[in-house]
Amino acid sequence: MHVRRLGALLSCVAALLVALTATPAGAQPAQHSRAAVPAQLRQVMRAHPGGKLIAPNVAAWDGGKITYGVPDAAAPNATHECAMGYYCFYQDANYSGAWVQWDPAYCDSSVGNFTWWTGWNDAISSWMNKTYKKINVYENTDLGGRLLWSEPPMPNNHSWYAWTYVGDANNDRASSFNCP
Ligand SMILES: [Ca+2]
Repeated sequence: MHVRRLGALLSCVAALLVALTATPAGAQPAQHSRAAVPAQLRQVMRAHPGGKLIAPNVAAWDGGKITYGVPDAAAPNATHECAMGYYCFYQDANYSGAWVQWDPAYCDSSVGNFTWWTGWNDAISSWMNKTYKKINVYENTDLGGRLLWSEPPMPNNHSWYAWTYVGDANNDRASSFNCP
């Protein structure tokens, strides 16, 4: 585990979105069509009403308190820097692949089950916690099975914890989480 320095994070998310949306339409081969990404997101939004597309590859619920992004096929290894005050889970190592970013308010009194989201159960490979809450992640739904990992809270507003890879024993196993 390492503590990442604050740096220029405030602009990171906006910069990423600009970077991912700056490619002119038609610049990629047809098989890498950007159109596939919002279609994926619309599928998620049908299952979880109330979301809307806020960028070609990002959907948001409750005014952006939960956001879900899918990297463009032309940049599958693009990383997502979690926004300050949020925690993020990633489907691939090094904060890449599809990601979901949560407001800690949704972790106060409830259990989060990754089975709520199509394609998210047994899928997580890295995480970033930019909140003052500890987050525990479990092997089975409803906090069942093994405690796979704990995400420490931020020590201060200049640094945070993140894990580039949860390890072979925990990779693609997470099914639920809470903030104890
Ligand atoms: Ca599991």
